[in-house]
Amino acid sequence: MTYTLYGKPGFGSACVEATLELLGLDYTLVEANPLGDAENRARVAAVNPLGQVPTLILPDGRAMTESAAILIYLGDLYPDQSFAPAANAPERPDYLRWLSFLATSVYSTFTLSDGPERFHPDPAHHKTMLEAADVRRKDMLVSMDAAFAGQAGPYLLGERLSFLDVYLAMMSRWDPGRESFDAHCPHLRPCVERTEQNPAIARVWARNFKTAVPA
Ligand SMILES: N[C@@H](CCC(=O)N[C@@H](CS)C(=O)NCC(=O)O)C(=O)O
Repeated sequence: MTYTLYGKPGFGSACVEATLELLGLDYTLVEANPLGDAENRARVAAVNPLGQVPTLILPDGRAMTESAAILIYLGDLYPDQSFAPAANAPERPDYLRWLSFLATSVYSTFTLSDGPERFHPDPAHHKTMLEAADVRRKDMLVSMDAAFAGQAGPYLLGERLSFLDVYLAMMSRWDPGRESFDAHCPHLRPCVERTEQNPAIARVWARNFKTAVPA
């Protein structure tokens, strides 16, 4: 039962890599930069026609894309490990809501940054679009932060580390960076810090992000 993960350090593949590690699954990492040279792009396009990572090849050879779908799938496939609330658990609606929110609403601002020409052909508009995407991203994270004010913690869904924590911890490392995240998201910050103390996450983060996990 071997999985193959196509990804690039620091990219969206980091949350899938962390998920595979947390679940103790056997996997091979294929480095492929979707924003890199022709060879890299061809490697990604061979498994994902959209040319994006993460792309996970399942043990039966099928390709799976979409980060949140991959995390939800793996969490449900290995329920004994308890990184995903069960379908009938009270935490399940929040788990699906916020994981989808991060993977669609927030991630789409990075999709814009990765290729503004896909959204507007005139380069003269790109700077304005990128600035607007940055503001929108910050506003969305701030609104998520407000929703988690007063939560008991220590993790986003309570006592147990879930793949939602993993996803948010990954995004906290993306532009404009962890310092900005910490400043704007005081209620989410302790959950992210706690998540990064997990030995499997710390190991994966060391491979993916330049700034080390604080001791
Ligand atoms: N909806 C996808 C988005 C994946 C995505 O945008 N990944 C980035 C890397 S972090 C990428 O491959 N960008 C290249 C591109 O969009 O052309 C997911 O959730 O997995």
